[in-house]
Amino acid sequence: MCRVVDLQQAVLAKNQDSATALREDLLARGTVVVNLLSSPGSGKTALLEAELTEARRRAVAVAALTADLATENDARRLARSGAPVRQVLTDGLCHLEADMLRSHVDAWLPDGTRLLFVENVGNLVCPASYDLGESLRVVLASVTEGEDKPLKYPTAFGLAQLVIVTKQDIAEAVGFDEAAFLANVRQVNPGVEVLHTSARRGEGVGLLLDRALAVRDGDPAHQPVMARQAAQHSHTHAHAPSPGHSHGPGDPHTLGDHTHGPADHPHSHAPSPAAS
Ligand SMILES: Nc1nc2c(ncn2[C@@H]2O[C@H](COP(=O)(O)OP(=O)(O)O)[C@@H](O)[C@H]2O)c(=O)[nH]1
Ligand SMILES: [Mg+2]
Repeated sequence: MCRVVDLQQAVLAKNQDSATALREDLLARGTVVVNLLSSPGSGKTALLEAELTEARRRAVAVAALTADLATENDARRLARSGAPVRQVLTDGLCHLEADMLRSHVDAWLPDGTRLLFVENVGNLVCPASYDLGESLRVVLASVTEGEDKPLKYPTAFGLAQLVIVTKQDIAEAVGFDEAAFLANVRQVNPGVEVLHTSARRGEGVGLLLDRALAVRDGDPAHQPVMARQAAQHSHTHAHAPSPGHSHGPGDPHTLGDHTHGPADHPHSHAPSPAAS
């Protein structure tokens, strides 16, 4: 058991080293990475296509990597913006890792790119534990997903530097309780900025681009995600994950000042890294 925990911590530690080096290299090239996390279907690709199109309209040099277990559908959609786009196929892995990003960056990223948007694998669990060398981590939640998701996925929402509520055009139709959602966000991440968008209607498009450019230009309000991760994850697990599935249901434990459970840890592949 201890060896499994050690292995998982080693996987995360190695990823952290790779992410730190990648962030430094990219910042030296003038490129900032924006990491987009959400459940499948929240509207990452739809919003990103609109943001890339807006960036091109403003002559901001942007590029995008989009990750999925299968298909190149999202890369085709994003490429309609005219921005350079690459599809990353994760071969069954439920998240991206910094080394996967590094190989694409080295082989493809055009010189002069100011913002590299990364659409992570659709999943609010595994991707939350992996720093990709980003300088801005964004979690999207659509109005159809329910107001309690920040509480159910406190790692993803807790580490976000920006939260975007998507599909605002159908909020009323699905009875989205905005105040309840915001209160839940505040519980796991007090002070994080929350934006509202509708890619369908073009509402709020450009706001993500503005925030990303502010980070690139040194907005001191944004702290690197790794520092936040270290602060939030300075706790120990009372249980040990097993290969292929980190722990069983009904095994919650405390993270900082809140409790989270198995759904909030990476567990879909073996060996699976533990959230540390
Ligand atoms: N009504 C509405 N639907 C949207 C919006 N954004 C995305 N969708 C729809 O939601 C579904 C999933 O969107 P997609 O961008 O593929 O989500 P992803 O899996 O997070 O990349 C698609 O059917 C989109 O047309 C929006 O702003 N409003
Ligand atoms: Mg997508």
